[in-house]
Amino acid sequence: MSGKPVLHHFNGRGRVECIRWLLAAAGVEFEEKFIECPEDLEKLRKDGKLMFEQVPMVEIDGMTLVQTRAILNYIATKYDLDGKDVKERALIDMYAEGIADLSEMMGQLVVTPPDQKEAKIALIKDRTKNRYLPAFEKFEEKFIECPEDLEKLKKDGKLMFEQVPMVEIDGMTLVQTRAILNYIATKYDLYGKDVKERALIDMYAEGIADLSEMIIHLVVTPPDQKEAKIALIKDRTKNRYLPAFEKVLKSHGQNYLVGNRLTRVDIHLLELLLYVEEMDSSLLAPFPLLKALKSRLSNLPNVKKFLQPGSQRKPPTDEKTIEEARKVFKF
Ligand SMILES: N[C@@H](CCC(=O)N[C@@H](CS)C(=O)NCC(=O)O)C(=O)O
Repeated sequence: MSGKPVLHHFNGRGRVECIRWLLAAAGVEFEEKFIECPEDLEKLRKDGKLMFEQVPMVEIDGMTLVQTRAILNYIATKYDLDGKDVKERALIDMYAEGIADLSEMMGQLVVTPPDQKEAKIALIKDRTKNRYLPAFEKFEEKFIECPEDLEKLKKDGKLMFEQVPMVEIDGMTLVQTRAILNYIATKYDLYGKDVKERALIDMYAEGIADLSEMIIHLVVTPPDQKEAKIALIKDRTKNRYLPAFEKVLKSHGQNYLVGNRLTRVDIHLLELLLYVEEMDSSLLAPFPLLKALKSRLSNLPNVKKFLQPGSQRKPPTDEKTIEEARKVFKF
């Protein structure tokens, strides 16, 4: 082992390109192992190196990390590229998530059906010109000049990327879900004891986010595609995501996923498990450790309170809620 990080992905840009960029900018030499055929991917999966059966995967400092954001966060922290304090990091997260949203749209272009391509390109150009580039032009200028600029900014444009959720907290106007979650988790000491624990928390949280995203999208899936989508989600739940977390719990025998104490990722997992149960309560049956975790977490006093009727927790999304959202967000 040379001690250099080793990147596993295919020989192209894809999701790994931003990891290459960050390592290069930090002056870190790295090696790459390209996945050139399905057997290469299968081998990595068989060897248990891909927690969610997906790449990119990076071997670094004795860890086998998957999930792009978890990898980027670890590198940024290690090479002091994530701001001087938790507030700066919240801004960095917020900006980075805006960049990721636009990059994701661009990345999806190559797999867009030909008949939808023109419309997609027009939308991307519009968003680039009228939403993302102006946001950075504006925020940068105003932050650099003087404190009054921040005041004015709050008054005349609280949504950096014109999207919600937005949270006003500790004098900041934060958008981008992950930036908001990272800030809250850090502030309330739910983000691990060191950078390696945080890398695990990020990796697990991104897997949870991938499956949650699939479930959340179900309500806007056209009726003729719904059955197939549900089957795919159930398959992924049963054969990819829940086994991955059951394995983590089994490997260390502890009461929580990371560091033997409650972190944000336990809460994210509980939320996901409740969605899974709403979809099909039998899905959890083969996973005794996850079931035990679920009941342990549900009985923590603050969580228990939140699970009681009358709390701010929302019921499952129904047609009426979708219709209201459609009107507001015009989708
Ligand atoms: N959220 C993950 C998604 C990773 C992902 O979708 N990877 C693709 C290749 S770019 C993959 O491995 N797909 C195979 C599969 O999902 O079975 C990340 O950001 O790393």
